[in-house]
Amino acid sequence: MSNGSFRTQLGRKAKTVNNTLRRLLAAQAMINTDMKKALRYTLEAPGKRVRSALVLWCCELVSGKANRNAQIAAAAIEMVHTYSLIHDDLPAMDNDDFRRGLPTCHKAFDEATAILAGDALLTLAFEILASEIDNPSTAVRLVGELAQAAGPAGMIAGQVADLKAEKTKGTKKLLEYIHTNKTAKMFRCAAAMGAICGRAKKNQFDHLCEYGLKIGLGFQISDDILDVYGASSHLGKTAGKDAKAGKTTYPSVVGMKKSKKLGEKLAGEAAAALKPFGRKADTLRQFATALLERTK
Ligand code: GRG
Repeated sequence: MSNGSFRTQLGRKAKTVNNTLRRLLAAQAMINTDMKKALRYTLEAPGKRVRSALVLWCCELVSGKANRNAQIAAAAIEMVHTYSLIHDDLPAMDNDDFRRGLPTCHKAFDEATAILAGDALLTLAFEILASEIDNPSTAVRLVGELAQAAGPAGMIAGQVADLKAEKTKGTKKLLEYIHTNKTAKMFRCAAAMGAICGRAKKNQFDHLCEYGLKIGLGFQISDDILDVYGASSHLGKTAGKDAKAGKTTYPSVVGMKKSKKLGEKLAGEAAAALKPFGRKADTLRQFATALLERTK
């Protein structure tokens, strides 16, 4: 992230998320000790926590504070995101050895443990929504949003298309489909979950969802750019992999200059979606810019 004070704000939110994750995992008395080790290893690795922070900020924006439901929802989306990274790093997928500055789960443990740790995080996310959210209708809405974003018409659809597109000549249309499904829908989901926990009005909910989708797409474009320019040691994951694998990315399809322009355009559109909230949404505006200017 670029801006110092903004980084402090994100750091505070990350701390809240980390505490909730630690508490929820510690409360799981029935988990096998080895599995718990793998879950703790991947969950406590230094992820940026951008999706979970977004849940907390959106709840704060519409209700004045990031309440307990938002903290649970933030932990749930972080679990699903972490599962997706564990599975994405497996040899059958992106086959990576390095994530969040550490050996990937299948390298630190073994492949079977990594598959099961991913499965465990995915299911645990829904368990905590079902058991910890204080109101059944809120829980059902949160479960629905998360399942849709991560499921076969969301993140999985994006991953399937991404793998299929490797070493083909991608089009802008295909690229938008992949990035929207693989990445942007999870950001939209984070905004939606925060809005639901804060009891947002329909109009507020819609604006926050639009904001989430735009910054999510912008985030993936900056991820594509960082893969070209970034250093593995700084990114905490292997840089330069997209080109090697023949991935369909924004720089490979539209070029670097246009990719940067598009990222800026999306950040502008995301900020415009926050208009009804006025200055109260300044943190989210800063977030849109910071995601674009990030260096990891
Ligand atoms: C569905 C079987 C199955 C696997 C999931 C969709 C998917 C496969 C993986 C997605 C992994 C991926 C590379 C998504 C692109 C989005 C992205 C840039 C992820 C990295 O997110 P960051 O930068 O990571 O927020 P940290 O480590 O900071 O949390």
